Formats: sequence, structure tokens, C-alpha cells
Amino acid sequence: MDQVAVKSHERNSPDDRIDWRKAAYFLHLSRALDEMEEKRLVPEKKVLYQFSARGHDMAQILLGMQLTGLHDATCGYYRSRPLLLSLGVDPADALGSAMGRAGGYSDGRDIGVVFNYPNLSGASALPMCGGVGAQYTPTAGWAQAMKYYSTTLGRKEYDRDIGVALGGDGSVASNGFWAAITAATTQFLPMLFYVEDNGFGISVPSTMQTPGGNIAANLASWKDLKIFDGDGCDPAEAARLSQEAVTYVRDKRKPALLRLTVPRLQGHSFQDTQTYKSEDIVRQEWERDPLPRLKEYLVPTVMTADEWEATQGKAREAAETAREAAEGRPVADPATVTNHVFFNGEMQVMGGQYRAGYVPPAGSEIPETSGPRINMVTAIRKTLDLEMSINDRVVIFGEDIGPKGGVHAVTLGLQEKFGSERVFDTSLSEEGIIGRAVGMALAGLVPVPEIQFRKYAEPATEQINDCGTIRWRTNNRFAAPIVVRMPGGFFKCGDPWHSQTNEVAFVHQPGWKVAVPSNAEDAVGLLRTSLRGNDPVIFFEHRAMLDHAWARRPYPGDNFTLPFGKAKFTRTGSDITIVTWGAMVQRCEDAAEGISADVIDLRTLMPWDQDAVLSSVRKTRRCLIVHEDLGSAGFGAEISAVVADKAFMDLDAPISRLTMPDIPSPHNPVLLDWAVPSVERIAKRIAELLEF
Ligand SMILES: Cc1ncc(C[n+]2csc(CCOP(=O)(O)OP(=O)(O)O)c2C)c(N)n1
Repeated sequence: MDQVAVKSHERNSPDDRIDWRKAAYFLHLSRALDEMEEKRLVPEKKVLYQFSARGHDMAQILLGMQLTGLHDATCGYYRSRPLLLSLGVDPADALGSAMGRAGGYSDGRDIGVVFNYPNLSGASALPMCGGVGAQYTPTAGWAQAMKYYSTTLGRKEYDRDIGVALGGDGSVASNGFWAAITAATTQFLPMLFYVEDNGFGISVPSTMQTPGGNIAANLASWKDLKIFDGDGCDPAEAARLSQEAVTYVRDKRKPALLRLTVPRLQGHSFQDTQTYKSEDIVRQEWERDPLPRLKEYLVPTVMTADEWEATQGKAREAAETAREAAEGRPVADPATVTNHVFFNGEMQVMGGQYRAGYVPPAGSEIPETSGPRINMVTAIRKTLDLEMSINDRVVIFGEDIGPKGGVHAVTLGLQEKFGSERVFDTSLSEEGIIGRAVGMALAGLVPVPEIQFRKYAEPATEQINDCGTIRWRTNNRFAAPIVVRMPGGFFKCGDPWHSQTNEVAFVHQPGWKVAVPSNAEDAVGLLRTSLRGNDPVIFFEHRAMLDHAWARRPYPGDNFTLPFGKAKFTRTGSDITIVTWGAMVQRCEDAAEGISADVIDLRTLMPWDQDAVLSSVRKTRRCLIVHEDLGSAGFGAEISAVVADKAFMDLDAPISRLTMPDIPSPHNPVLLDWAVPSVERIAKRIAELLEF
């Protein structure tokens, strides 16, 4: 007698812990939306970018249905719509966002496949990014926040919540993936890495992303990472593995990686004709289509054929209703597109301490100075210490900031005082540091990551940029206010790695406030405002000023706060305006000795105090801008453009800039002194302008 092959999904009856009817409905819904876009909305040019999830869909839905924790969160990528639907995203929002219409997840600001879903009554989707791999470290941060709430703060309601990152096989080669794997396994974070392996990253085969093409096999010996690996087209296997993986992470509070193989049944995006795939491969992929396999699996055991058809019909109807609703949505008023770069008093739906109910204590701009002068290091430490004492959401982390107290000693003693869950060393990965901070902030904590030197923020560039745009691109649904401390600038010597300032780079990234204090008092006020605020801040600590005698000031008190965008006149006079910040303030003051000058310490560059500068220039009729950063496209260029634009007729001399030449910082002190504006050169330039 012929042996009849038994397919794996026919061996057992469907797992009755899974709501298979729901899974079937969402699969049909996802297919209906994909089909509607491909056949109608893209050809009609109503949807501009489309990424089909066909093939990935069933496994995603089965995973999504496991995310039942009130504070579970997932961060996916452009192919994650099926999972989002299973979490409860309104199909009208999904289609409306794909059409770039008003409302939805971004009010037409973000590409429609890049989702976010703040859900206060179940699993949320953290703001996704267009950058492959950028989803991983914020998810690790979310997972760390769950751990923090439950173990450090004793909040039982967070005991079982987890973070789940979704990525394709291409994403496993990204920096973000490795940063997050390292963070999650070294710090035992309740995080699931879900890799949906379709064998291709656009056209590049997975063997180019990881040797042999199977990341699960390659990570088998990675310590403290539980591996699950299987077929994402087999309903029973996909359901079982998703359930096991999620349960493992929930129970053990440790990370796991789940790799499911799936076919990508369409091109990478609508435009991709897949010429790089042979006909054979395409045929084999269609043979693996999970939709008929789910039908075969459920009919007739779980539902009748009629029920299956009815489910499909209902899903198509829902897609049609969603399309009508989406098409009925207008395009947002273009004048609103500048809203929500920063907090404007209108509360975000999720993320940040304000959303979690924090009310900042009343602060005062008037210093209550007492005691001896302290240096900037002590001033910053004292401020961190106080805010940590009164706000248990504040957490500090970075490289060497724990027992060592930071390479600049700013965090010395804080771990001893607050414990290693609130003050901790991280793996050497700036993407890991900033990305994790983002996830923690999304979960309501106040992360204060330290970047050891300004230049080393560069590996975190993507996370920094994406953090700044969260509020805007989610149209105020999410915000991730973090305070990034970073020292930079010259010290006793220079060099290309530890001494650059380049603070202007952050000004150019929407959503970041930028503080550049020159002295201990301002450092206290600006840092406290940052820690009590609702926007991300780059807090720049100038290396030369950390222990500079001039920068030492009496502690201005526990209530001292300084507003951003309010400059300080450190000298006043009538003949020239000198605009500066950071380490150059002291030099400008010295250079202006004996001259009637306004010396303006901007204190913050985003926002910056245009009114102070313009009113001063209108009085003095001369303007010199002095900064340490390079001249070309330095922040001085912005100031001069504004002064030229708004006070041209008030000027008696050209606006002048004195900056570093366009070179990296040189090491030898003699070379450095030549390059950085000195008191003598500033004085000479002042004299030239006065004589003009
Ligand atoms: C950092 C980054 N580099 C390049 C791209 C362009 N890009 C978009 S998708 C993609 C391939 C990703 O493949 P994979 O992670 O396997 O996901 P899949 O599309 O196969 O689901 C590339 C290279 C990007 N979005 N981000």
C-alpha cells in the first residue's frame, strides 16, 4: 500500500489556546488591504509607496495575538502591518496613513507603512523608522524599562510585560541588531527578537547578511539568548513557536530570538519587479503561501468552508469600508506641518514623564547662591543627584559611568548612592546607549545617557536623529524626551577624536534642544530644566570648562532652573556686541576688557535668543560672533544670517565671525592655540571692527 505523506500541520488538531477565527480574519483583512493597494490605490496614485506583507502575514498575526500584556510593546518595520492589525490598529488609519491623509499615525507626515500605535489599554507599537535595524535598540530600552518598573520600582503590573522587535533577514546585519542583542543579553532584558526570514533584503540573499543565511543557527551558542527557529508558513509550527518564545521571555525575563522562514510573495515594494529571482524561486515561494495552508489547517476542523468564505467576505467588506473612510479624509492643512517639533503644551499620547503624570516642581530663575564656588563637574553631579533623589524615573547610564564615575568624574559616587539599576555601565555601543534611552523614555522614564566624548555620538547618529523627530512624525502621539550629556571641545590639548564641538549638527536635527553652558551656575539651571522637561536635550559639557576656575560658581540652589532660549549678558556696553557660548565666553570677556561691549552668552543654541542679539546689535551697531566650532556652516553662520536679515540697516560694520579654521582639532597645544580663537585674536578683531 502506498504511504501517504502526512504534512506536519495535519499531525495535530489546532491548538485551542489560539483564536484561529481571529487569525483567519486578520489574514484575510491584511490580504484585502494589500490587494486593494496593489490593484487600485497605487495605480490610482492614491498610495505612493506600498510594501506587500503577503507571505509574512500569517506568522506576524500569530505573534501579534500573543502580545496580551498591558505594557507589551513592539517595534516593527515597513512590512509589519499584519501584526499591527492584530493589535487593533484601525484599518481606516492604516489605509488613510498609506494615502498620507489627515489623522492616522502621522497626519500625512511619515511614509504610510511606517507605523506607530500608542495603546493605553494593550500592546503598543513604538514609532517605527525607515532605517533598517533602527527598531532594535529602542525595543531593548522598552524591555529595560519594564524590568526597571517591576524590579527597581516594585510595580507588579509590569512583571510580565515585554518588548518585541520585528526585523527581516537583512536587518540582522545592522548595527542596531547587534547593539540590541548585546544589551539584551548582558542585561537580561525581557525582549524578543523576531526575524522574519524571507531570504532576501530587497535583492540581496540572506547569505550575504549572515554566513550560511540562518541567523538563528549562527546565534545558537550566544550566551543567554534562547533560540526558536522554524517555518512561518506552517500554522501549527508558527503558532507554537510564537507562543513558546513569548512565554519564555515573559516567564524568564530574558531575551530570545525567534526566526521564522516566510516567503516574500511580491516584490520588495510595488515598484520592484523581482527580476533577480528565477521563475523557479518565485514558484517555490508561492507554493509556501501561508493562506491556503491556514485554510487547509482550519477547514473543517475549526471552521466550515462556508465560515472560511464568510470570514474572507467580512474582511473584504471591512477593507472596503476602511478605504471609503480613508478616502473621505482630507489632506492636513499645510500650515500645521510645523506643529509638534517640540512640546507646545499639548500632551503626547505616550512617552515621557509628563504623560506618566509627572508635574515639575516650581523652579526659579533667581539663584539662591550659598557656599563656596564649585566647578562644573560638581555642579552637574549635584544636579543629577538632587533630581534622582526626588524623581525615581531618572536613570543614568553610559560607558564607565558606574563604579569609575565617568571619565570626567561627573557621575562619581552616584552608583553607590542610587544603585546599579539606576546608574549603570553599558556595553560600548553608542547606538545601544541612545536607542535604549529612546525606548525607556517612550515607556515614561527619564533616561540620561552619557556619551563619553562628543565625537562618539556619531555611531548613534541614526538614533539621535530618529529620537528628535518622534514627536513630529507621530503628530504628537509619541515623544521620547531624553537628556544626552556629552563633553567635548578642546582641553589641555586637542585631537580629532576628543575635542570637536560640532554642536551645530544637533541644531540641524529637528526636535532637539541644545544647551551649551559656559559655567557651573548655568549648567545647574539648564540641566535641571532639561531633566524636568518634555523634549529631548543635548547637554554639552565643555571639557575645558569642567574644572576651569572662571567657570566655578556658587551652587545656585535646588530650585534653580534656567529657561532655554534666554541668553545672558555677561558684560554690557555700547560699542560692540559679541555673541558667543561655551568655552569662548571667558575668552570674549577677557578680550573685551577696557571696551564698552555687550558680551552675550547664548547658553542654548536651540532655541537661541534672537531678541537679545538683535536688540543688542541695534544698540551697538557692530556684531562679532566667536565660536570654537569650524567656520563653514558653524552656528555663527546662522546668527550672522539672522542679523543680516533683520538688522542690516542698523549695522555700521560688517558682521564678523571668529572661529576655528575648517580643520579637525590639532593635538599639540601650540597648534591648538593657533587654531582656537584666543583672547589676543578676539581683541584684535574687536579693535578692527571698532575702527571700521
Ligand atoms: C539603514 C538602511 N539602509 C538601507 C535601507 C534601504 N532598504 C530598505 S529595505 C532594505 C532591505 C531590508 O531587507 P530585510 O531586512 O530582509 O526585510 P524585508 O524587506 O525582506 O522584509 C534596504 C536595503 C534602509 N531603509 N535603511
